Amino acid sequence: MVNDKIISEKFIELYENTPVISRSPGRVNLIGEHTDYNDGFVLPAAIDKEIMFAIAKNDSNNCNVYSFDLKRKAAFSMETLEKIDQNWCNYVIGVVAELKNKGVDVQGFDCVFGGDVPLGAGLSSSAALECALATGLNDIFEGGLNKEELAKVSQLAEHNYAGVKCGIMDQFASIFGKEGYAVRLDCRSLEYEYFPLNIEGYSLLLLDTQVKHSLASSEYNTRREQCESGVETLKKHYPSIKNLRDVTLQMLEEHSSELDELTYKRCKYVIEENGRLVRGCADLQSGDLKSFGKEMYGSHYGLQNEYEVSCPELDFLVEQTVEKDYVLGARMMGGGFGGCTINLVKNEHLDELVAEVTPIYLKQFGKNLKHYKVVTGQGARVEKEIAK
Ligand code: GAF
Repeated sequence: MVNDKIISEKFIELYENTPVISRSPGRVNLIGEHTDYNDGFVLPAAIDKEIMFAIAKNDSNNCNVYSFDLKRKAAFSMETLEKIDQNWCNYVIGVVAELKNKGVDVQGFDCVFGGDVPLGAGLSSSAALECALATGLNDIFEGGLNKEELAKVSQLAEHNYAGVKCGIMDQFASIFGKEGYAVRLDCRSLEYEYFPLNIEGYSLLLLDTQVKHSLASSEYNTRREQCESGVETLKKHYPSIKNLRDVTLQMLEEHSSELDELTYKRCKYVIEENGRLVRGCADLQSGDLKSFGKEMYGSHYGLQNEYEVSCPELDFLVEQTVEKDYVLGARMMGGGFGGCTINLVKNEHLDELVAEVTPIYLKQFGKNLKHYKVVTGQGARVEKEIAK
């Protein structure tokens, strides 16, 4: 398994220098999907799977990057910071460019990176990469940016270099995550609250469809535009609204005839999902896991039927859980079109669920289901001492 020792040994072998290690985790989201870029609420948690960078200045104007997982090298000059053909390296270039835009005096550096966040599984491996690098560069070049600024820089790298107009959830969770807690984030004010994950007797289990849908980024940006177009129409009647966060179902219904069908469905989903999150947080606080589980199913059906970002594999996995009384809730997680479902499962039945679903999933889709039991993890950090 990749760890900081292996990454730093590779660094020493390649560059004959001593690195620092910066790391940042992937995330899950309990509820509140596609609400972040609508100024709504989300409830993510950092997990114990991370991307790590071994990194050091090299007193030049060039950057050398080695991807441990891909076993590939790339290099770029600080002069241009344009995208290059090796797509995987554009996340790195994006973070450098956005840090410089923010006034951090980033100069040449060498790095090796790798980790154990599954790629394309909806666990935010790209945010983990961006946040680990932003945190590491901010440290070695003494940029002085705070955590919120680092999350925003990482988000901009995703917008401008990966082409996904994502919200702030993934980068925020990766930087602010805390072991044992979820983060209830108001995506408008960026006020947040650490939310104890009191799910005693139950676990969060991810079922990984192994579907990596190529439509994910273009459809994501389309959803964002549809929400914005709904707001534009409603603004004519309610000039003070800024985003779907400010719209109630009643306001939407009153003007539904002015919206095309798709825009209406997208807006309705977002407004309802914010409601599910607020109720879901109250359920978690009062220990009513059954009720929280119902909100999770509600979220999935909204994402499936109204927001239309699910796929047959995700729907199938959720349906498999409906009749099982030891599963309280299940839903697709993240941007959609593939990746994982998140399931709230009674501890004694975790193995049983996996054993039952794996063969029928293989029969139905010809794919090997993967699964991960989620353990919460710690947010981004830099370590000067490398484990022996
Ligand atoms: C992706 C995005 F990156 C997040 O900002 C969020 O919108 C999520 O999809 C959907 O909730 O992970």
